[in-house]
Amino acid sequence: MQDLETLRSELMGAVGAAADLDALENLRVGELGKKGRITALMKNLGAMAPEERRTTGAALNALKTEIAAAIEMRKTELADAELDSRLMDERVDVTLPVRPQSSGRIHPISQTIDEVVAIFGEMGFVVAEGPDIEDDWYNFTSLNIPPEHPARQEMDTFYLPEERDGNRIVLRTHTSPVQIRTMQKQRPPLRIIAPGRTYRCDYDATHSPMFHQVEGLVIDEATHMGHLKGCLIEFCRAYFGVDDLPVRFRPSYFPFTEPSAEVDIGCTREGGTFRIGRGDDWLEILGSGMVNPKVLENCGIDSSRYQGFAFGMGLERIAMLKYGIPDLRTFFESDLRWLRHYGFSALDAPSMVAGVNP
Ligand code: 2NL
Repeated sequence: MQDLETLRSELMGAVGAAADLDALENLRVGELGKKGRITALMKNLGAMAPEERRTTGAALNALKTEIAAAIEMRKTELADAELDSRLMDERVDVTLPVRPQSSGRIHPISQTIDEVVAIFGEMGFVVAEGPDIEDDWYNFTSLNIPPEHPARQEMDTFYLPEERDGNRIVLRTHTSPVQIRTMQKQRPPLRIIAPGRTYRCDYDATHSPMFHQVEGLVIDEATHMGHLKGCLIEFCRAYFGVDDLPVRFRPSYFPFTEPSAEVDIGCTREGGTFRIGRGDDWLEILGSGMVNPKVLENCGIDSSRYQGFAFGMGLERIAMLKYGIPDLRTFFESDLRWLRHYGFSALDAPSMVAGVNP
């Protein structure tokens, strides 16, 4: 018991003298671990008489608990002291310049898709999607495009190698196949828009082999040309942000619509400046028409009961007009300086509440 008292005061002294957390940890492992002196004494208990074993055992356990508690207390003390000294030493230099922040920009094509979707979304249209790789039937035949039509020529269309069954696979030249697929799958009434990538074999300042289109389709029992006109006038005014924008419908021809109309908006071209809005000049914006009954029948829709209208426009073109981007090729060059200049903040996404005209 006298030895235990000596050991106790020696260990308590060592705990108090541990200068840092490392020294304290070494002490804990050395004294309370398997090779420590307390453990060694416990090993002797087996050789003692029962009475002595009980009292010595209890004393050893109490000693071990007491030393462990003392180590824990010293540990908290040392950790607090270490934190205090760091807080005294370290300083925040408020004069340092802020770190440069690089934030991404929304590509003008994504922005334009979001704007168009917001406007038509407000009118009850939903977005439809489909594959970029189509076959001859979805891209041409179902749309009443005859075999000899120039759009089908090898020159304008990216054809993939012919399938074994003779099926011609193409990169879609417009997003109309998305609407064909939707008409096959869903029953009218339908109100959809199909934005997406399209492909044609062409490359100059106004054509890129990959470009973007948005097409729209409305099918119901009594949808007529008045709906087509109202819907597209509303779209042009909302998209360009001009309430009284003049809009003109000019007769045209597409195999998939009858009758067909091209849509022009009013503009001025004076001394090299170009402005959308009032003026005595016209600019073509989109194509439209009443869906040809043959196209409805090709999709299994009863054309004696249902009718509707469709339209299509090039997204690069309407983005260039609205945002003053002069060359279509720059859309796909991935030049970060261009994107920083013409891109949009992710924080002002277009909506009919916040506005579609940033
Ligand atoms: C244009 C003209 C147009 C359509 C696209 C369409 C789709 C189906 C049925 C009937 Cl499934 N029509 N789409 C109709 C008229 C014009 O696009 O100038 N696009 C850039």
